[in-house]
Amino acid sequence: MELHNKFLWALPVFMLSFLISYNGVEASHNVYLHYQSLSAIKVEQVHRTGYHFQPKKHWINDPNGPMYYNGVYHLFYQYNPKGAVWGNIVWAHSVSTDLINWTPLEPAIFPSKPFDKYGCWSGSATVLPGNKPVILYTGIVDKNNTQVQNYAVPANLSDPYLRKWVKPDNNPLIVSEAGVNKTAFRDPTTAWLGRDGEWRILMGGRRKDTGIAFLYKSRDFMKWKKAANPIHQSAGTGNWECPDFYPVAKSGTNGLDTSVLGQNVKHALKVSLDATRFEYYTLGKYYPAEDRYVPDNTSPDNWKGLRYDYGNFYASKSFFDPSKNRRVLWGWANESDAAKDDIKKGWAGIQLIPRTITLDPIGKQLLQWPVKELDTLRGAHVRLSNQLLKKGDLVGVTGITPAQADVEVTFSFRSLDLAEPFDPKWKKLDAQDVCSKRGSFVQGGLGPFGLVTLATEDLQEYTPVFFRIFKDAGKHVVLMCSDATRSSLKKELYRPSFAGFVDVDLTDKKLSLRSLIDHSVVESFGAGGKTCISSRVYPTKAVSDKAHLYAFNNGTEAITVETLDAWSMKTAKVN
Ligand SMILES: *[C@@H]1O[C@H](CO)[C@@H](O)[C@H](O)[C@H]1NC(C)=O
Ligand SMILES: *[C@@H]1O[C@H](CO)[C@@H](O)[C@H](O)[C@H]1NC(C)=O
Ligand SMILES: *[C@@H]1O[C@H](CO)[C@@H](O)[C@H](O)[C@H]1NC(C)=O
Ligand SMILES: *[C@@H]1O[C@H](CO)[C@@H](O)[C@H](O)[C@H]1NC(C)=O
Ligand SMILES: *[C@H]1O[C@@H](CO)[C@H](O)[C@@H](O)[C@@H]1NC(C)=O
Repeated sequence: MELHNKFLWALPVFMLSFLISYNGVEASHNVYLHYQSLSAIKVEQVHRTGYHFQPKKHWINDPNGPMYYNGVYHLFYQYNPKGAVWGNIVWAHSVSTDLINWTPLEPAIFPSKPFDKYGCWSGSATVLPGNKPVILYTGIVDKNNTQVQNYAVPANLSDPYLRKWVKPDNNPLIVSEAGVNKTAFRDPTTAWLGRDGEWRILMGGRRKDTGIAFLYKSRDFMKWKKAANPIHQSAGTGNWECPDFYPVAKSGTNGLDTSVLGQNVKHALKVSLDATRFEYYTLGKYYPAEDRYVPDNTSPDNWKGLRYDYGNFYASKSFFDPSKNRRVLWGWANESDAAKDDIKKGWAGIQLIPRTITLDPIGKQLLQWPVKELDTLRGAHVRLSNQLLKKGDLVGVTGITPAQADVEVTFSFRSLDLAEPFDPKWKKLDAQDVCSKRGSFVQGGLGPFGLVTLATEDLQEYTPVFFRIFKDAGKHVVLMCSDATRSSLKKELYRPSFAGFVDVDLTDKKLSLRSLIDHSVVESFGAGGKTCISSRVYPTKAVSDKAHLYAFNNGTEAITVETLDAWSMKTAKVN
């Protein structure tokens, strides 16, 4: 993943003069070698998370090469060891036995060779037969941002933590061919093995405005050849970064190794869109003989596509965990504040809670759920049941720590009759725009109802996560919002009304919601993980023990909180 000029140009001039290694050389193109940023002197704690993944200080972005090896989970990630803005990127490395508590190690990969002198960017791990991990990553070889693909292997396979990685001298393994844009050629995927004995990987790229997933093949993992055709491409989507391609089982909840093929699987292709800074995925069919992937006609193959998460979520990557037969997804959540705030905080970026991915039984989308190990952090517990919420009701959830909590709630209602009509003018809008017109304070028929998180008692500051149900030509449209508009009195912050539609059957007249609240992040899972939204928020007053949690209803139809379980979350040992 790369960041755009405008990001760093946003730093005020007086800040730039403090950048330790700023030497007055103007960076050309998108390489910021000289913007090394201010090393954090003091790390501000107030908005730091208690159980999300963060290093002690400084900037992080993409999760890289997640894997499981001999009882240990590895997470690598793009990291600036020198400051809280993007730059000097290395592969930082942490290990865990439960995906929740993490021990930091020395960076695994950092620029040192001609084939990665100007940057060690994102990539993936593959565990080869014989239990031999190998990392593929993108190296930047010159000041013009030319991208090549390299590999690294553990120096000592007996070291339980695989602390040291070696970058052999036969790197780079792959350089772009003539006709391929070499500054948009990156982020190799985990490899999969075809029945023909050839390994395959994808790299993201573009041709003009067409996003492309290039396919490369190899018998020995060393000599790679570009396939005649990309596995897939889509016009008008712009540059594709961080592709991820994997099988999902058509039935059951087990995850699958990346190489699994056959009648009982579908495939998912996820791409991160450089132009819009969000991701989308499609479900479809992979034809191994032709090495082509064709999305189902139920998956829009463009900017309107399905998203893992409709909020701050980017550069995600999944891996197969053979110890628990599951596929686990990691995604990066950037900050919503400005670069100057990040420099002041001394840190920027978190990884969201890893999620188990399965196929929705309906087959049209994926379901995501926090890994079950997260439950080990649950402490004090309160439960509400059968609580009726009339229009305007706001019910406090007390007895837990609202700024660091896990909440699961099931709402029910007696009828769908009062659902508001879906304005035909909104058909052209996406969910976020609809949510911006119909916030929690705009009273409705059936909804808005949901949770109010990180709130002051007078709702001067609050981040509501809620549903709103509309009628549209004989069917119902369910909108889920995570609305940061009033999350902070600091009005200059980016405070979007993130939202997604929920493809859910309302026959039982119930909707469930789970929110992971952690100081500056609210990560929510609607309808059992059909629609997920993460918001980064920075309340000024609704912080630590001054934050409140409520359930609310602002619709005419009464809503019953069938059960609401809330837990205080213990602080995880993260790095
Ligand atoms: C970078 O691009 C410029 C302009 O195309 C070219 O003159 C220069 O030789 C390139 N430098 C390298 C190191 O490739
Ligand atoms: C490899 O790691 C094992 C286990 O930590 C250790 O005993 C051994 O000395 C290491 N080998 C080398 C060559 O460092
Ligand atoms: C190549 O990709 C880079 C990065 O996305 C882009 O800025 C540039 O315009 C592309 N060049 C061409 C010829 O499409
Ligand atoms: C419910 O609506 C009223 C009236 O607009 C508003 O004052 C209140 O803040 C809303 N509640 C929430 C949780 O937004
Ligand atoms: C996260 O930050 C916000 C606010 O600055 C930007 O609008 C987003 O584009 C950015 N997201 C990513 C993935 O970089």
